[in-house]
Amino acid sequence: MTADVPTSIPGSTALLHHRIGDRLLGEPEEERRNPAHPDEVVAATPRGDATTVDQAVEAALAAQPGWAALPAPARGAILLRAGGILSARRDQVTTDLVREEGKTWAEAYGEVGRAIEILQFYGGEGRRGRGELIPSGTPHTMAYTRREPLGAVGIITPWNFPIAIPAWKTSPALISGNTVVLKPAGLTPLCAWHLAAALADAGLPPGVLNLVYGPGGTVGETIAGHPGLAAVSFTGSNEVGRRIERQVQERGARVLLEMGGKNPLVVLDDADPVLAARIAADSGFGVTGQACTATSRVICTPGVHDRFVAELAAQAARYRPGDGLDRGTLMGPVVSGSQMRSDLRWIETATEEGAQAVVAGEQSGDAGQFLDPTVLIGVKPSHRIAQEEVFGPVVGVLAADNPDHAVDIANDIPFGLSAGIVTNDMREAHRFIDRVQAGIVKVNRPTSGVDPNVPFGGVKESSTNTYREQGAAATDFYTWTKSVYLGFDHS
Ligand code: UN1
Repeated sequence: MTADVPTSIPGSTALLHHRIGDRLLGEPEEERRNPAHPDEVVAATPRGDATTVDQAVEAALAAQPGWAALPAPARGAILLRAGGILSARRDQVTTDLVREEGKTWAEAYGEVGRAIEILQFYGGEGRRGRGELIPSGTPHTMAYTRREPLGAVGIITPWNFPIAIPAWKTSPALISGNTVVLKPAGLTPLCAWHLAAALADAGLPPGVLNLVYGPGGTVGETIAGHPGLAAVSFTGSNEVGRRIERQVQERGARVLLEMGGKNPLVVLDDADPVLAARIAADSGFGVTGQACTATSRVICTPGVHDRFVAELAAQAARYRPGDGLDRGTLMGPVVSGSQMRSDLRWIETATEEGAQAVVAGEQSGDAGQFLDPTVLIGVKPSHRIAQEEVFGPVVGVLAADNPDHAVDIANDIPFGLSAGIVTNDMREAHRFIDRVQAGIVKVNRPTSGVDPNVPFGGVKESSTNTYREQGAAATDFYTWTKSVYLGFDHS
């Protein structure tokens, strides 16, 4: 399976198959269209079912002992090589990411760069020992711990970061000696293919990473319930995530969920309103607002509110949507027709609830695929727009009486993924870090955008809040601890 990297020529269709063991299986029939040009079919994939998952799990289980027996630095060398291969293909993969998901060129290029860094980071982890040497209470005995791989694991990824998330879930699994069954989102089959192809071309043995295409309702559910998979890692909606969690826990396996966010950005009176608006726009309208870390609520104290709203409206005017392949585009299309309908319904709901749109998102494009940013003011904490995730370029502004009130509002939601504050007041910044209920806190930085070597995850309804992703911490999820007592003298 080497000479199978699809050529990324706009207008051409990549015909993809499941990658199971050393075989390419299934006939491409499901089409994915370019969200900026809905007449262009970017990729076609087979529609897998429960039998396809069974085959993939069988291949993963067969390959696992051999893969785990390879010294970790040798596993790491394959990840490092895959990073190099992806680097050499960076323009091509970026083009495909723009064509299948709709990000701008700069966003997509950055995301492919992130996937490369992730492969390199975990490749390097192959040379770092994990485990502890602990003094034993028994004489002449050495106690130590080892981290053991779980076995074969299932990974289910969303469409919004179609190469970074598959990379950041798969790489720590692989470096820890697990084998993988990966189901990417139906909207973004091509980026997962590029990741799998780079790893295969780097020398990953057959069966170590198996790629299965198909609907969440069959392929995803079969992965969740499959007795052969020792763990399942999922990023996506709360509704699907909680269903998967129940299925995985019922069979006693390990589960990690990353789900929604309703991320607050608190702007205090001392903040520069221009800087604050840039930070809010970056996280609110960047990647078309389609990130679980997007800023969707800005909470302003009274002295800055009006100046901030004026600056955010000016920023919103810069984010005219267009085709990401045009290098000047700052915001790409909405990913799908159903996401567009949902975004528009949210704007309607918010205004019905009493919020006012100072900038109203107009729909445009031949097929209605583009949506301008929307800025809402007069949003109240009890409004649905302040409580539920939109996943589009829609930012609601809320008014707070003072910094403490702003944190109360920030915490008054079911989610807790990322939270930001814009201030130069160190005391207020630390009070915010102390009090805010979120897995990630940003001071004077956008709520979205994270480093591959820093732990990532949320609290409350955003996450299972047991294990973290990314950074060295990510390998905790994919390993278990074995404690060894080694007696070396009986005298
Ligand atoms: C980021 O903010 O850079 O699905 C990453 C998501 C998150 C990843 C966000 N799991 O949007």
